[in-house]
Amino acid sequence: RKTLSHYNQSRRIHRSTVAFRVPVTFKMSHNKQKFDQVLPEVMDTLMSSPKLENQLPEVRNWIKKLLNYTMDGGKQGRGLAVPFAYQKMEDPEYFSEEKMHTARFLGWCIETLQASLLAIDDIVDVSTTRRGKPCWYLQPDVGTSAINDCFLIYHCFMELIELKFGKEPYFTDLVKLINETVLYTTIGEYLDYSSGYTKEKNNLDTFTMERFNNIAVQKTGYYSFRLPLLGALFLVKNGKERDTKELCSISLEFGKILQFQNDYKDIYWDEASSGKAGTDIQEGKLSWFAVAALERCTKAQRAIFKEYYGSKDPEHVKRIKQLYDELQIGDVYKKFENSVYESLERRIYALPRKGETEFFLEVMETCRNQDY
Ligand code: DMA
Ligand code: MG
Ligand code: MG
Repeated sequence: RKTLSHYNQSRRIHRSTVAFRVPVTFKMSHNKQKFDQVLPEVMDTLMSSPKLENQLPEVRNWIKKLLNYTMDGGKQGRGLAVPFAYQKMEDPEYFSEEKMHTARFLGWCIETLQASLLAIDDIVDVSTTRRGKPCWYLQPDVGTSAINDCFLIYHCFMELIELKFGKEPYFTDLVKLINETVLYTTIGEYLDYSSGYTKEKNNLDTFTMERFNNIAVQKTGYYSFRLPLLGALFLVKNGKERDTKELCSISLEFGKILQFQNDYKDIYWDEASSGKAGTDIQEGKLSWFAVAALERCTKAQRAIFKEYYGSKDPEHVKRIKQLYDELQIGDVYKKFENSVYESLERRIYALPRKGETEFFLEVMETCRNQDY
C-alpha cells in the first residue's frame, strides 16, 4: 500500500505532464458493482414494509414504476459516497463488511431522496428531460399529480430509513440530520427559483456571487456532500466523537463546485451528453455564468443582457450565449474552476486524518470527471 506522502510525491511529478489522477486504490467507482447489487434488496425491503405489503396491486405497481423511472440512469455519486466515506473514515481495526453493506443501503436511501428532489426540481424549472428521458411530470397521465408522486418518493425514502435504521442507537440523530438537510435544500431551491430575472421585475441587484454561493451551498452542498459524509460517520466506530467542522465546511464548498459545473453544463453541454435540456437562460436563473458576465459587462452589454435574459425565444437564448462568448466567460470559468480546486486541495491535504484526505481527493476527482 502506498503512503500518502509517496502519493503526494508522485502526484507532484505527474502534475505538469498528465491529468491529475487518484491512484487506483482510492477509486469511489470501485464500489459500483457491489453497490448496484444492493438495490434489489433495498426495493424488497421497501415493498415488504408492513405499510405497503397489503396495499392494492395497483398501488404497489405504481410505487415500483415511479421509483424505477425516477431512480434510473444517474451517476449515483451521492449514493456511492456513503460506502466510500465509511471505508475511508473507519479505523481499519473496526472496519467490517457488514457495515459496508449498511453504508451501501444508506447510499441507496440517499439516491431515493435525490430522485424525489430532482422530480420536484424539474416541475419547478419547467424542464423537459432528465437522465436522458422525459421528466416524470411529463409522463402521460401524470402532470400536476407528480407533486403527490414526489412526496410519495420522499416518504418511501423515509420509510426505508425507518425500516433499516429504526432500531439503531443513532436513528434519532440520523432523522434529525435528514430533516435539517432537506430544510436547507428546500430553502436553497426557494432562493433559486425566486431569484430568477424577469424583465418586469428588473431584479439584477440580486445577481451576486455571494447570493450564488448561498444558494449553491444550501440547495446542493448539504444533501450532496454533507449528508453522505455525516451519514457514513454514524457507522464509524466512535464517529460521533470526530471533529466534523472542517469536514462539513469542505463538503459545502463542494456544493458550490457541483453547482457552477451544473450551470456550465446547462449552457455548454448538449442534451445527449448531459441527459437534460438546459433551461437556465430561459428561466432567467441566477446562474454562475450570468453573475460572471454581469461582473464584466459594459453598459451596452448589460442592456443586451437585460433585454434577452429569461426569455424562451431561441433567438434570445442565442444572443445571451453570444454575449457570454464575447466576454469569454468560458475561459474565465476554466480559470476560476482551477483556482477553486487548488485552494480546496490545500485544505484537503491539511486534514488531520489520511482517510479524510483520501476521501475528499477522490470526491474532487469524481467531480472533475463530471461523474458525481
Ligand atoms: C437541482 O438544481 C437542485 C436540487 C436540489 C435537486 P438545478 O435545477 O440547478 O439542477 P438541474 O440542472 O439538474 O435541474
Ligand atoms: Mg433544474
Ligand atoms: Mg432548479
